[in-house]
Amino acid sequence: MAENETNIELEAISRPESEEYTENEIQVLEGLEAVRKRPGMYIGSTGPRGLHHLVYEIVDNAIDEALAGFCSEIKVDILPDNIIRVSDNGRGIPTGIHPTEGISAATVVYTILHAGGKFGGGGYSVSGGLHGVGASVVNALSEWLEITIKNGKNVFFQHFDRGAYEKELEITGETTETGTMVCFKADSEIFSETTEYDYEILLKRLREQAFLNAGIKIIISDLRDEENILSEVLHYEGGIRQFIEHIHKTKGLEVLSDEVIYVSGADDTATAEIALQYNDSYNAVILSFANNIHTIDGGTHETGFKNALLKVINEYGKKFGLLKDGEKLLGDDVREGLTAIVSVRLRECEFEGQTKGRLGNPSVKPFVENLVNEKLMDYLEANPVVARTIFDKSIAALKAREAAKKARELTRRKNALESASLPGKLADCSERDTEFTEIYIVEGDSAGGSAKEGRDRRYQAILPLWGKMLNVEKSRIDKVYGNEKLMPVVTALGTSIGEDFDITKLRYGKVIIMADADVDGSHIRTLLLTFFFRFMRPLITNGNVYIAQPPLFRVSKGKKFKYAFSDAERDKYIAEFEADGGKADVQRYKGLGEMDSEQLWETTMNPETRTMIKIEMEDAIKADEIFTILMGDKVAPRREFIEKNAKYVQNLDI
Ligand code: TSJ
Repeated sequence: MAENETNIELEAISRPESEEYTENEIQVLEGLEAVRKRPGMYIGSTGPRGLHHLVYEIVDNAIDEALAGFCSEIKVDILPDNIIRVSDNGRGIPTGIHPTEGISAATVVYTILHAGGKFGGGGYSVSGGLHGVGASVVNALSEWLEITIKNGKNVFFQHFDRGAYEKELEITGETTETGTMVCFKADSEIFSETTEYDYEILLKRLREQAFLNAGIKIIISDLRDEENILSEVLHYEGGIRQFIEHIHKTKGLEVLSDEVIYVSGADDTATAEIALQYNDSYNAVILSFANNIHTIDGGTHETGFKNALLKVINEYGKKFGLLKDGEKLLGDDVREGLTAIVSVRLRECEFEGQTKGRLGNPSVKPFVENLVNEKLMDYLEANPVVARTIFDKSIAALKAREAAKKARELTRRKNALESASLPGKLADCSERDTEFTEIYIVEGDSAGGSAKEGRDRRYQAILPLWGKMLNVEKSRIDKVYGNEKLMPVVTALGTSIGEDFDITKLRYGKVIIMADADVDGSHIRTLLLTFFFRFMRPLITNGNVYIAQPPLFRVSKGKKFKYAFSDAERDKYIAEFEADGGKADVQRYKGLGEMDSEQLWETTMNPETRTMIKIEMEDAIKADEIFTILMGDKVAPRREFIEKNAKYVQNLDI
């Protein structure tokens, strides 16, 4: 609620209804017009991601009221026609006349663009949420928006159309209740791609907020389909401790000791909470947050935590004679199988990096580091059984790291002997400059054949995949070196993996995954993204990885034809073709193999006409989460997952 710094006097509304626009209103409209002209600058994107951010922005205000201690329950409803309704039982937004603006404070909240928004001025998209941008941005980007405020005496109401209002905030009734309710419909002129909300996406984000703000109760409901109403109460007294349990449960991971370790502390400028627990996987998951915003690229809070964790476990080993002379655990060793949440709150966060996903405040590092150093050591000394489990897990990781090093050296020597042999199935391109080269990684021999025939061999290489999939979840890096499915990818790309990864050795500027638009194809895409995420991460952060988008339909009539990449597009083309009578023919492509080489080139490989999805870090994280579930050995979450995410295939823009 940083934008509400002005002290607002609560007085009755005394302003008469004006016939003409006032100076204020003109300014308001100009401000909101700027938002409508360049929405991307304010909400990052006008795709599904931006659409969902509208909801978070409104909900954040209610969460602030809850954090201030005046609200116990927040309801978020998706209504038919994709109307969103958010309500809380807080004090109600102040309704009195704003001392400087001369209109109701509630109207100010909705119509005055607040300075210092995360997106202002920068001009590029930001992933973490649009905190501080303000309800006015949501208002500007809504076809209509309505607020209802109850202050224990009166019910107040105001209606806006695309940010503009004809009537002031008015009293419509009496009440003994208090609270704020906001309804809005996103403007399809702005969100032209889609205005349809994904329940699972809202659920995930709201659940995260409920974990981060222990005790807050958020009730989400999807009322769009009266035959299939979905609803969930998100209420976690255990906060981030329960977040850790939730992650382990949904991933089907076995924990190494029952209790989640929890430390917290505060000084005059910041508070920090950390929860952690180890599981039987080899993967590390550290989720960090600053003022409830996910810092996807970490930052000073995460670094402070990692430093302290490493120091404490090494010191514990030394203190109890568990480490041999000269033996030292490294960061990766102590993080193997770790799930941790780091949540800090500060007065003002500095977010850094290209996507503003990293916390920059320098003072947070020593703050978190000292806190964890002290309190984690206390915990380990008081809980020797847990301490020993963690320590043994770290030692096992260290041993595996040494084994991996040997495997790597063996591979290196072998490679030297075979003089850097490329995989036999690779159809390489003739160009060597990575500015132009691309490699298509193709599942299945028949599609691989069409791709080889259809490609432009000057700059497009084809690598068909074959063999048994490696369970990346249950494998440390040494297993990758022997895997017949992944090793050809590693040698073709030329970069090596893990610590040895070297982007300057990359042989192709674009690494394109091409697989069928079905469940198996989705599986192979997820596998490869997970593999890149875990063992070749810079490939993703550097923006080299793409997903090819083969068409799903060919719509034709006579000699005319068009390719469609979605059901909506198919229907559009059918309508176009049938406009002057006759019937269009629709061919559905079940797999890449159904297209001949020419069609494959035309639709999916020709740089002039193809569309591809560029993979960003968030996509890879999502793949990684999904992959864990797909490959984990717990059957129950896996079945549930496949039912829920069958649509993941095309749905990468979130
Ligand atoms: F901002 C908003 F309009 F998006 C929004 C605000 C949306 C929703 C669903 C809730 C809220 C909101 C705001 N809920 N509760 C409040 N509280 C205040 O704005 C408030 C109330 C009283 C006082 C006070 O000092 O008496 C101060 C504030 C900021």
